[in-house]
Amino acid sequence: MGVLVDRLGTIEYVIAGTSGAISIPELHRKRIHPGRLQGLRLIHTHLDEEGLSFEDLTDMAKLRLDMIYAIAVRENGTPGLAYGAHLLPAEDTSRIWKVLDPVPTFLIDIPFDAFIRELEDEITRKQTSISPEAGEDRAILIVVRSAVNESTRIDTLEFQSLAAAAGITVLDTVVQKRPRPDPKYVVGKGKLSEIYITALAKDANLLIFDQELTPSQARSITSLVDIRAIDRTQLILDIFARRARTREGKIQVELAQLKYSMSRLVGKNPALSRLAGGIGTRGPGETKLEIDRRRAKERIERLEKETRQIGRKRRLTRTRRNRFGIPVISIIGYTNTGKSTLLNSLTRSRVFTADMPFATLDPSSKRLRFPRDLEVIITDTVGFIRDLPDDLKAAFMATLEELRDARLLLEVIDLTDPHLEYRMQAVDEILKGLDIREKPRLKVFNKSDACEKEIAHDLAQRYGGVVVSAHNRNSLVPLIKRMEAFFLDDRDSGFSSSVRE
Ligand SMILES: Nc1nc2c(ncn2[C@@H]2O[C@H](COP(=O)(O)OP(=O)(O)OP(=O)(O)O)[C@@H](O)[C@H]2O)c(=O)[nH]1
Ligand SMILES: [Mg+2]
Repeated sequence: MGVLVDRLGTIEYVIAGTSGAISIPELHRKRIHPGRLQGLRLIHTHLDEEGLSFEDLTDMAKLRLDMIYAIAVRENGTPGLAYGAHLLPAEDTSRIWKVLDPVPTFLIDIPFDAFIRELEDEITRKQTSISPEAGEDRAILIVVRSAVNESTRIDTLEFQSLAAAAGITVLDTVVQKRPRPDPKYVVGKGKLSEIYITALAKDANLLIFDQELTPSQARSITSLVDIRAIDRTQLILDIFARRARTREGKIQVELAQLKYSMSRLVGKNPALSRLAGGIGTRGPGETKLEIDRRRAKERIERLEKETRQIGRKRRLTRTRRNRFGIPVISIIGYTNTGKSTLLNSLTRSRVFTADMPFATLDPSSKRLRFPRDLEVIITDTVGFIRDLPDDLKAAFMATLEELRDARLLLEVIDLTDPHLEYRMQAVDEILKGLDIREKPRLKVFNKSDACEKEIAHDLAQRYGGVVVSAHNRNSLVPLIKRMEAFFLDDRDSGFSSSVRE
């Protein structure tokens, strides 16, 4: 049994549950001021004579209850010890509540009125976080690695910038070293509980895991911590969804999103809060889930049909192109290296470019005439990123498949990137996965205007590439010469074709 009591001592709710748990109803109150408490305290029974559980405490924090008490019920039905706790002012994010020493129920002796007024004043005074805007995603990022080293650092930075690109406020980043991810909670139960406490203290509403979550991990996590948990794939998909402009781009992203969430639409719906839906209850979620699944399936079928049509159209364009024998050069490379800018400079076009990951989702093709009477088609590509999740690869297969037709790949590398060699490896991996690592490839070291000349030329020499600044058309002359030479002169004029192992 549980009761929710307001400041005047009026009982607002009476809750009957099972021997294991009660479920707190949705509290239909206005959103409380960040510094404020709910104005309700929860008093409930524990039949097992145990103290407050982690769930009790996190529920108190989440609902900002004035206080929480668990009263142990003895074998003979009489009240035993009373276990109390209350929230603390925001000072230390690892200590957000205080658990009181248990006392026999009849000896609870708190002048509640004075106590709660004082506590709330102090909480308001020490409130540091500004109240988040509605709809704002405030996340804690979680990275788990068997070894924490330089590449972990680079990956973590990239992960943070991906979150920023999705418009998410990153409150904290947790890097945990463990031999292998916990099969249930990725980070292990203790660590996850700790993270949850931080999340409650910082008013986070999202956990983002750097690695892919299995559907069962996603479920275990959300049932332990009652906060949305997503993984890097979903994060990238979210960025894609924001960027997609054309019909084709939108279809591809939506399809990938649907397929991804379909595999997760099993069992408990994480969208149903434990607090609102009840601990361990089945209930209303079940049927809604079925409807969701059916709708998603229908939508997937429709979108797949549409992709097939688009695929046919693309193939037609390709055959036509091949028939006329116009060679294709594809610009590839890590995201945000300046591929689209280079396409624009080379062909005097105005494809969208921006300083953010995945600015291009709907790649364009442009014609380019060389001085020596040669015409080619240059295509832009979706940017690459390390560990491109399979679901995303599948979504962009249509686009990536065009790379197979390319006679030459221009791999754009960002000279201002302190980790450019690490990124070149990632690009190599992706090309390998697409089975086109052996294609003739020219490395184009871009953004020379923002980098020391010597460094740029050393790199270009080491990798047999060219140095350009896509912002400056004059700097493209050596690149154009190399491309011309590739098509008109000796086929193997110094091109890495392309692996040196
Ligand atoms: N300083 C400098 N910045 C450049 C140069 N070329 C591109 N940029 C900048 O780099 C950023 C990314 O350029 P994009 O052309 O959008 O890069 P992209 O490789 O197409 O990126 P995605 O499509 O997002 O993968 C933009 O802010 C460009 O202005 C250059 O030569 N010098
Ligand atoms: Mg681009």
